Amino acid sequence: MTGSFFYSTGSLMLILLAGGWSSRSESAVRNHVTSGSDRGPQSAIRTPVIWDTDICDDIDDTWALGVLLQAPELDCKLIVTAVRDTEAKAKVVAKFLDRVGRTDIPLGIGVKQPGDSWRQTSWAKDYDLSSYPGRVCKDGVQAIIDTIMNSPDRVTLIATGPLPNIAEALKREPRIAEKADFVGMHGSVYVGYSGKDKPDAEYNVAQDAKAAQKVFTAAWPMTITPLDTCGLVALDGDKYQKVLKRKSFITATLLENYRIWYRDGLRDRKDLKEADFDRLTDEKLKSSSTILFDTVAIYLAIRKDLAQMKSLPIRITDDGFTRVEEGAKIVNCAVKWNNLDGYESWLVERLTK
Ligand SMILES: [Ca+2]
Repeated sequence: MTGSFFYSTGSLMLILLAGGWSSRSESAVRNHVTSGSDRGPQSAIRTPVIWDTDICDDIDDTWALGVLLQAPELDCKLIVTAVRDTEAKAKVVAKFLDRVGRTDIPLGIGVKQPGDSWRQTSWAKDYDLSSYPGRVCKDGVQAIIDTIMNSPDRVTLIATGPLPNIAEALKREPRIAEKADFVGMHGSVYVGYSGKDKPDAEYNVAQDAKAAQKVFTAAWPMTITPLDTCGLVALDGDKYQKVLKRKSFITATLLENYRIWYRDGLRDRKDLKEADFDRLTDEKLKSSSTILFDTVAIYLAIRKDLAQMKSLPIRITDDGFTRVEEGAKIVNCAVKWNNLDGYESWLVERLTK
């Protein structure tokens, strides 16, 4: 399947994918796809969102993108890339959206930082960002500010990576915290990585603790999925097979990225030969996902009932822990699953619509 095939039929495919929803939602999605406008009568039912993502560093952001594109409840106004080579990452998002016919979504290039983002970026190496039919904002931070400040409706800012872009946006325009709600995949309250019963310095916080401190002391209402919930989500068995077999534009593009990302990750294994790379990649791709942390942040922007939410005072320490500490900012935390199996089924249902 070539890029041009995807591109020419992507919008039609999205409408077909939306076919399982109510006619009201379907027509809202069709209106969005065909005109790029959200001014239809259905716009009142959709929440305007901005997604700030460190896509390419882990593959779960790409799964989150798939869910975001299958959420008729959300009206994605902007996607901004975060951490290190944000332009290379923007190319990955642009190519993905081009493939699935969603170039109505504007892109922003976030704060550039030294260092490479080598996993997955090769997938879009030859993609010319200037050929992206939608808007590309070189100053992604300003795009975040403008989108929030100019929106007639309250915006939900979803962040699924370290927070240099959001901290910079708050520095330039603190009033964004009055006009937006924050939803993030951040922290570790009672549970650490791999479900262990002790919190960890979670990557999205610890990688830039100063930025996280700025974001976690701003005036906006905050909702997070810490490792306590998002760190437990992975697909295998029948659930994973459903995604694998769906072969829609979204799932095919997602799995193509998963393959490249996974294979890239084996490169440092000196014990492996070239043929092992393909064999191990095939084995993994056939059987299961990695941990799908970031998908939960998209879920929390839509609904929360499958998780147990708790309002907790959260302070970010200099070494990247999220401590419950009296007097700290109150954050709505998804601390447990009411129904993890139900969440994973919801995730599969969304991805395979
Ligand atoms: Ca991420």
